[in-house]
Amino acid sequence: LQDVESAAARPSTSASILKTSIALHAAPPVVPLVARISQTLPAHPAVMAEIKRASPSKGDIAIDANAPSQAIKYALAGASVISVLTEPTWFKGALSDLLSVRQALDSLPNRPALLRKDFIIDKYQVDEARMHGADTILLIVAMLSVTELRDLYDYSVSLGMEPLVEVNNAEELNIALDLGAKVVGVNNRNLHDFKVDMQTTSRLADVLRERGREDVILCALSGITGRSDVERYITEGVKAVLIGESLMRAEDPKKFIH
Ligand code: IGP
Repeated sequence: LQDVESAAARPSTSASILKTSIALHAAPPVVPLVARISQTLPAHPAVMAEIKRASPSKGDIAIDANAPSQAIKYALAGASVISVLTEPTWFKGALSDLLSVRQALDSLPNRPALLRKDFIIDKYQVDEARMHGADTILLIVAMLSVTELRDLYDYSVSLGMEPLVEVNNAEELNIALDLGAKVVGVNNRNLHDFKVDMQTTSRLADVLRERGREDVILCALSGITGRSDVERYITEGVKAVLIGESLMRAEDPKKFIH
């Protein structure tokens, strides 16, 4: 976390603030996340396909992957969202991947929305996401105080990017709901010990139903290895699935995507 914090701390002189605000105004248009996910519903869940070269739990997955061509492959297979991991140390990602993926996607009609997946703790990273062509960012409830989360959420929305808010248990889900999050992702992988429990999403889908909050778009994140996982989640009211490793290893991503 310290690495992330120091990377996020940038000098904010008035010249650099001015430069940022000019660049934000010139940033390319946004594909709205909620509308894009909703396009395939209710017939099919939205697939968020992730570009993931490596991870702390699995090591190298597809170290030489070419981000833009992988993104085009996912888009042509029907992905609604392309998730790009930009974290360099553990996931071997890069901000430049975000930009090159956005440039590639811009050639497509009805392109998928583009997600910056990283450990976001500072507004600077939200600016960076927007300036590199992202349409949405990940905010992880477990990493932030409620005030920090609210500030980053509101700031992202002010730039036109509805965030994907990640939770791992009912308490964090409550925080996301209080925030007014429209898109909530349940991480089946516990970030403390990397254990995957596919029931995590199912349990929180129950909680949402009990609260009558089916208006919230619930996404299952992590550990999805096949269509059977996706099909079971649909019956539970899950509207989107985010798939990284299995799609990176798949010869034909169409097998996973409707
Ligand atoms: C993808 P998987 O098991 O399909 O490769 O998981 C995604 O959910 C995972 O990459 C992820 C993640 C995160 C990565 C979920 N939340 C937060 C980095 C930071």
